[in-house]
Amino acid sequence: MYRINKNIFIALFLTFSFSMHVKCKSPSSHGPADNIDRATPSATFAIISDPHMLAPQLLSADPAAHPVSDRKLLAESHAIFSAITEKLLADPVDILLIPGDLTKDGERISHECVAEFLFKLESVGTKVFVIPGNHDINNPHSFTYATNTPTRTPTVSASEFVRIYSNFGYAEAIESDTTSLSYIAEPIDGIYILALDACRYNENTTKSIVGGKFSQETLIWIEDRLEEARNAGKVVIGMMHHGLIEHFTGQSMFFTDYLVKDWRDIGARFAEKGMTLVCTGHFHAQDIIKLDTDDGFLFDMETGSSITYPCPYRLMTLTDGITLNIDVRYVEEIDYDTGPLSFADYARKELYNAISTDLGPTLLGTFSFAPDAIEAIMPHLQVAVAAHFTGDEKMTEEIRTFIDSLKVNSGFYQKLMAQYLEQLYTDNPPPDNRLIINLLTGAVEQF
Ligand SMILES: [Ca+2]
Ligand SMILES: [Ca+2]
Ligand SMILES: [Fe+2]
Repeated sequence: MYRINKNIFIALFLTFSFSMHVKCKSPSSHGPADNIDRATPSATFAIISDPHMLAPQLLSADPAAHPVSDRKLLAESHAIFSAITEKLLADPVDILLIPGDLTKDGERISHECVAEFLFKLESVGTKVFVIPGNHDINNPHSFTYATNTPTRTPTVSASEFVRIYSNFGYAEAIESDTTSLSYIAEPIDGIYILALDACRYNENTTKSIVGGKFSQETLIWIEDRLEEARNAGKVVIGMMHHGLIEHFTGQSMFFTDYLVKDWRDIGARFAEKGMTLVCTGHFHAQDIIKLDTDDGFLFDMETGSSITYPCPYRLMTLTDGITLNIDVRYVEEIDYDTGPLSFADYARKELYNAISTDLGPTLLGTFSFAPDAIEAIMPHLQVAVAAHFTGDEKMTEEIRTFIDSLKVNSGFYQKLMAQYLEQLYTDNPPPDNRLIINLLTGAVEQF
């Protein structure tokens, strides 16, 4: 849930001039295995992120009793996962990655429901790898909504998570970290899947912790694995739930919990150790960002949530261990009553509704916007958030004009809103949805 609060807005204003400086240099010659015979595997991949399954058994037949949809199509989550599964059964990939938030709030029944789909996908030869997200383990908010009022339903412990998903990473791991649920697997000769767990479920009490951090032990474990991979000439595909590189100016300050703690330092360290790609989720946006360091480079490829408009998932093809062709698909049709609307229109409308329900009262109360000002801003805010979630966001003339009018004519908070809208439209390179990455040089081509 991405609420804007007053402090965040003020911070945004104060720091607006410090735009994000992810160094952009010519492609680095550093990468993994510079002097070592590098493996040249080829493979196809799919990535589904943040599917947030809420098992149908946990839902009431009465839509009025469904959980509040904070930008997640929760009641539709089962039908959405089913629709993607059908596509991937019809046209199987070699490897499916799911970087966390498999369930709404860690309900055991929802995990079992996800696992059932994953077994089907493995039955056609796809090798599935998962990692927990902040919602998935030891979650005090695991409720059933099948009853008149929400009541607790069991969540899972870390060891139960490993048991449920043993076929989807944990049993195949060639090495596992002892202080987190991180592991490394080699599903295809020459390809290491380095699945990293920065979630803080061990610290959950009556609240579940959104942010992520690596312990020193886990960091050392990861760096040792990267070192081994480089020495062995393996291609490493990283996967974690939290972002490792800031995806838009100010994300680290305004949405602190969406990047792993100490991301600047850790991202640079991983790049130096030869990690070139990490697949992330958590913020529910399609975005790719590149970090260049003196010793390497690293792409953080965030995949949007399959249950948040535009309901994307990614398809990729790796050729000869070097060329990674990245594409996108969207959920187009689901087995759920979307009324007269197409699924895309329905999902967009739900997102717009959630934004106005969520942010309207904040703008009115905290920021003292007049009702007519909110009425003018809200449609632009809805479109801007949807554009950021979709990726490859581009400012339109209409929005540019509106932002300029906010800047020129209005008060402090209107100006802040103008800046916020501007940042939502700033897509830092590379492109987000369709591109080819050279994993050896870091060069990018768009198609
Ligand atoms: Ca980008
Ligand atoms: Ca973007
Ligand atoms: Fe999520």
